[in-house]
Amino acid sequence: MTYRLLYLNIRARGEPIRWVLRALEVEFEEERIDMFSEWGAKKQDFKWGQTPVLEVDGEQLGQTTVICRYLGEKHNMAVEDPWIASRLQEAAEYLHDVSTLAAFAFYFRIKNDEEQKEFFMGRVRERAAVVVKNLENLVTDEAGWLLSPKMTWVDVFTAAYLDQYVDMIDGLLEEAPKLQEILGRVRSLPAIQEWIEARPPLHEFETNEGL
Ligand SMILES: N[C@@H](CCC(=O)N[C@@H](CS)C(=O)NCC(=O)O)C(=O)O
Repeated sequence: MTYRLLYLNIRARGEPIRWVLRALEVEFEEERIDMFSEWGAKKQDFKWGQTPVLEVDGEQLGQTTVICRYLGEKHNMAVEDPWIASRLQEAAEYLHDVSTLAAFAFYFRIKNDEEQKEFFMGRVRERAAVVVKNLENLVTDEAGWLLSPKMTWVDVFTAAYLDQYVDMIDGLLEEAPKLQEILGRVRSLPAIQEWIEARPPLHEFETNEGL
């Protein structure tokens, strides 16, 4: 089985997939596509016209949460019960939706449209607060993971997004000690720690400056 991740040269939706692949310690290649100078010409190579895409033995699989769920299930980093699996995916999807609002805020920032940027940052803060509160309530007291006695792809996915949002949203995890703990535990996995040290700095499109 070969894995090749195709994504833009930003963290955003690519980072949860990168973290899941690394937490699983599976081999993969990555192609980083420059969002401004390369994507326009590359778009036609993508069946659904968007990234991220994971090529699995040369076949394209799209949609961030679908890719992460596939990897988790394939490599035994998932729960088996369909109801719990669906509740976990529900949470993952709501967290993932925040990334669309953040992308709009970034986009309006580069367009120097302060009013629209502020509007979308307001939506990011509003949605992130709801999502964090609900996620916090899903962490079990026994194991400290989301609805599971062991770490699943959803914990890793969640940590990868929180890693991006803690610096963007003031006080995001102030009332979420269990999520702080998950973030710390996932960040300290050797393969993730190594990636955090090696990964490229934030692209200018997605820095936290002036948000
Ligand atoms: N629902 C999809 C959304 C994918 C998406 O919007 N990708 C953006 C990059 S983060 C993209 O490919 N934009 C370029 C385009 O639409 O031309 C997912 O979660 O993967």
